[in-house]
Amino acid sequence: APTIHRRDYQAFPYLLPRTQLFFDLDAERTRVHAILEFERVGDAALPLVLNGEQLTLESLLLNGQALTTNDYQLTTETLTLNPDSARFTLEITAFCGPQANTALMGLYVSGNSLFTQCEAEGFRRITWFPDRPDVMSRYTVTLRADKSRYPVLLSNGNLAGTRDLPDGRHEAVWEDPFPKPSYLFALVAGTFDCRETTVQTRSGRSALLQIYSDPGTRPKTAWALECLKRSVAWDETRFGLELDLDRFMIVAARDFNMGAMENKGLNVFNSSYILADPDSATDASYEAIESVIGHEYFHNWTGNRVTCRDWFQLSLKEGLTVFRDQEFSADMMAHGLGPHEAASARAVKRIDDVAMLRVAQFPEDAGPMAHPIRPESYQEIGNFYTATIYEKGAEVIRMMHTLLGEETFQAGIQEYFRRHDGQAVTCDDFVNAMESAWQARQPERNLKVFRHWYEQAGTPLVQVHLNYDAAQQRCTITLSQSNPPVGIERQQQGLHKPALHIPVAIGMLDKQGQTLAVPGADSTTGTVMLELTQTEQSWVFEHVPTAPVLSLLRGFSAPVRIAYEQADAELALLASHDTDPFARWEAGQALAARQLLLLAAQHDAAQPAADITLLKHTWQTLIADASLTPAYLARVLSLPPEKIVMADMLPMNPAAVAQARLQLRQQLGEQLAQEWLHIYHAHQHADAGAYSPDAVSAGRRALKNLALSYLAAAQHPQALTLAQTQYEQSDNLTDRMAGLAALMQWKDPSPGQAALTGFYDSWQGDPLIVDRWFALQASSPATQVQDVRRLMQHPAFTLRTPNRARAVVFQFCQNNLLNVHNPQGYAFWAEQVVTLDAINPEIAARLARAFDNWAQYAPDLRDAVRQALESIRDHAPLSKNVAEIVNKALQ
Ligand code: B3K
Ligand code: ZN
Repeated sequence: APTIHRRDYQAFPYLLPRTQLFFDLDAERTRVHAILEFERVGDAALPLVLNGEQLTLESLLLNGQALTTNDYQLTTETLTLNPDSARFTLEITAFCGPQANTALMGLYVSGNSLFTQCEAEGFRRITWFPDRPDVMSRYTVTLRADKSRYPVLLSNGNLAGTRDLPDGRHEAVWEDPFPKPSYLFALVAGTFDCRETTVQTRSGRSALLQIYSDPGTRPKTAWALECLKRSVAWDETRFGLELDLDRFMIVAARDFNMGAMENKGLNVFNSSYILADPDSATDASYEAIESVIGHEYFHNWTGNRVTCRDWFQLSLKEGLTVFRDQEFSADMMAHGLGPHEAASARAVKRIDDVAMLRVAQFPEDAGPMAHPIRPESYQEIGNFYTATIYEKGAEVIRMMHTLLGEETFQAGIQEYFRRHDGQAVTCDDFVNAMESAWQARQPERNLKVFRHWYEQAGTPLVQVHLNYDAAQQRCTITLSQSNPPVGIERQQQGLHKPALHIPVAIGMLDKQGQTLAVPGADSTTGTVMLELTQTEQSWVFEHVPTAPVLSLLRGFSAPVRIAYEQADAELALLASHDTDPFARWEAGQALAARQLLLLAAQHDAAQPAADITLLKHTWQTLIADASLTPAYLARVLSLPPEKIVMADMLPMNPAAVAQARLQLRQQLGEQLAQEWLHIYHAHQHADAGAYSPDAVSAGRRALKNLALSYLAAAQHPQALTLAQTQYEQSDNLTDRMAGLAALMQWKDPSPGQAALTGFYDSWQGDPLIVDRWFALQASSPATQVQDVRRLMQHPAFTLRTPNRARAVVFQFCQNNLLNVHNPQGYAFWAEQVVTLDAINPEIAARLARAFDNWAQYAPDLRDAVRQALESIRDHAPLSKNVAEIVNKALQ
């Protein structure tokens, strides 16, 4: 497939002010009649090239005149005409087949209903069209369908009218007042429950908010509607952005490739991010629902009102909107709490977000798919909805927020909308607006060096050097940065990666753990912000009475890795005393990670178990610290994920790290058994009354269930009864799943097996719970390749529903590190990638990335992955999506 380059961007030579679409909806064969009013932009009569795929053309009219095959060129991907007038109307009638559409891009069937997914390039599967984000048009959409089968007919904007038609059909007409790119088009047709409410927006307009979901699921949409109301209110208060529509709809779909989609006024969601009640959703899912509903809603401004000029600018909307949803969640979690608890709640959110970044984005940035947050090239844009675009993109926005401060950042946001409302723009346009707001207040500041974050791939390494002169009481800190070429950058000869603008927040502690008052530091936190903008820079601090212990990258002030030699004892001191909750957590994690690396290295050598005394004592101090909230303590006492630990291991041996983690869990379970029991009982009843998903109660459950899992790992005599009782008696899925997971850790498999069988029998009617039942097994250390294959024989298994494929195949390939990293595991993976590719290329390409970092694996594993990759590459035909991933992995 051809590579598309950012530098080749060219504006579309025609405007398309008006688009009328008429759908005769039918699952087998849908007829789409499009009336497109084009206007030439320049004087030259350039060819009109429209995108279209998987369509059958019925007729084509230019200004009412039927065209013959001599008048246009049709390929499998384009329709080209040579119009000779400056304004003309094109009428296209075409057919598409929703039922046969297993890729879930364009118009497709899920359950008994019809849905669309158009981002990035799905609209071209609905009709021929300039399917690119910089062509914005006003849509009027007429939907016609059988009324009994499709009683609900929805599209973007406002409902202009409905009427009944002959033969039991009916019609709905929707008008979207806002011009939009085709990727934001949506329609939904089917039978749904609806939950709705009316809200007053800031300027006093009233807006109808609706959640549509499968018949019978209305009891599970109360939380989603609540989250939508909160999102509307939050965007007004924190960002000054008001809902611009009379009606905002969300529809839940069981079959959906991603989490959700921000179509103008008609969001379509994966049902896993809508449906929730205490029996079917965990605390984590309640939290995820809040965050995704916020995310899609916030896109209404950052993405829809101002959209992307081209897909290289994807992070313009995604990084910014992730930053916004992260802030929304943090504000919601801190809401109503006292200052200390609120700060802790924010730190917990930050910890979770950073952990995610390190698990998903850091490895991506070190592998064959590494790309800048604004990529320079791609073959298939569907492959670039990545952790880099989203999560690293959000970190880049967050750094601007850190540098500018909340008030100036908000002024920059206002300036961005003042300049660009209604336009399709670039990342540069955003940075320019921010910079001008900054300079309006501080004329000497600029984002010149900062802009390089948009150009470079790779996680920068910041090396820290400390020099303390006791006689002069002078402390000198030297920071240097490096970011060697990664991924595709390695093929660019003579590539120069300039220094980045990196805000590094630091603090200093004395040997007793007291904050050292550093000149220039924030008076309450003791934090100093060092702005590294060159390859190497030094900062001198006078009047520092004693050699400091450094607390580095507080709050994770930049998406970098830090290299600094720090003794175990210093990490333990920071873990016990750092006033910055993020850095404090970080120090404890670093200590645990060292232990895991030691254990993993000993794995083959059959040496005696490593001494964990320091880690144990540190954790005891933390457990005894009454100032720590349960949610925070749950993060502090969790062992770092394998994928984070592995970043410091070369060559990587994933199974050894997974094994080490199990082993350390067991040791900590045994040696801190009294503490775990105490914690378990102290938080056994997280809610005073009925289950509540609020962050404080969720934090108590997280800590209690962590204690239970350590006790189970240790095979503690009381653990079996505790797990059994909790599994049977809890009134919510979080506790029930934790009980079940603890039972599954038991050496004797029978209690776990019995519980699994009972669980399925009880909840088989709910697909989202069944997904969890599958996922728990697929990721279990007891599950080998042959067990996953057996799981896939289960009557409830299908590869066609992405959620189910993710629950089984992805869980095993991505998260069962103990059992997938062997030739059989890799062969299974390759086979599934190929099978899925024929069904759903976008999903297959994600699975194809499971072993992105294979070049860093131990030699025997590397050979086995290479073989598996080659077997995928040699399979024909491959989708563009999978071909791009596999070819890059093999380069
Ligand atoms: N913008 C969508 C992404 C859909 C991409 C599908 N290929 C979800 C989101 O970021 O909100
Ligand atoms: Zn998004």
